[in-house]
Amino acid sequence: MSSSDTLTLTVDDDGVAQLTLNRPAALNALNTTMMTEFSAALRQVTDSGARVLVLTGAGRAFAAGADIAEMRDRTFGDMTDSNHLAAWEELADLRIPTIGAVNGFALGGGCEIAMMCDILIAGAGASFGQPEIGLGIIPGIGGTQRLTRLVGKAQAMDLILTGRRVDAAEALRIGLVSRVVPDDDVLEEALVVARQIAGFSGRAARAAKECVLRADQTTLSEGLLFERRWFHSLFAFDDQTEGMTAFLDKRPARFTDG
Ligand code: CO8
Repeated sequence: MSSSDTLTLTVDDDGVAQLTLNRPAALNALNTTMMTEFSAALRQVTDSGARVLVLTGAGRAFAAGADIAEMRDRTFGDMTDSNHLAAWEELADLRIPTIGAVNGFALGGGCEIAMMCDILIAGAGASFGQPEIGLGIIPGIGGTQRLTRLVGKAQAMDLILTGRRVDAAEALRIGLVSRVVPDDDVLEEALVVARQIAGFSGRAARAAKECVLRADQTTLSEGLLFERRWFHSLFAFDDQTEGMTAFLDKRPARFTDG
């Protein structure tokens, strides 16, 4: 377990890393210190050999967005020279599967970070939104792009242009999250899913993630070719033999990433 001013990180023996945004008094508002520590924590996660990352927030929010107090007096020059908050994007670049366990508010940058996760599990009391319009700005770490890809233009325009919040049930209906569970169960559900994924071949899980993400980046024919190349490649490794032999032997597979 390691803690910094704004984050807590644990990695368990099952290969599941749990990273908690931990500024609950400010509803985990994303400031520069947290971003710097987040970037370092992601390096620790990679170095630890963790197979899945669960990201959550302490207290009554996942994250209520970028820190407005920190941003208010910034100028265009400050923002562009520092590329303000750009390092959050490192979450989307992580090769291992990531699961967002969303408790409470996921607003603005908080919603954008949630959308960088591969699987999103929400507590029933969670709420999502891009309220930047009310602050005289727009989403800045992927909201206009990822939300549109996830829920389509009509819903994305509605949310981004009005700043309205959606509850967990609506988030599930529009395809922003894949599961809704009681608030008290959200982290445990995410950890169960994480342990399940961590028990599979890590190489297959990473390949699956890379292929699904490719769907947003390329044409169907290129995406299908990319998938087929990965599919064929997995036959180069022991985990394919083990997975198929275990099925035929009617026993659980023991993947070794070999
Ligand atoms: N920034 C700073 N402080 C915050 C933030 C925030 N985003 N959100 C909450 N807080 C603080 C409050 O100021 C308050 O502090 P204090 O107790 O010292 O007064 C504390 O957290 C608790 O908040 P509230 O008292 O407001 O709690 P409520 O339950 O009444 O309300 C809400 C909860 C609805 C979540 C409310 O706090 C809220 O509306 N927060 C702001 C949400 C928002 O507008 N988020 C978008 C921010 S902009 C953004 O995210 C842009 C991202 C892209 C930037 C990328 C640049 C490259």
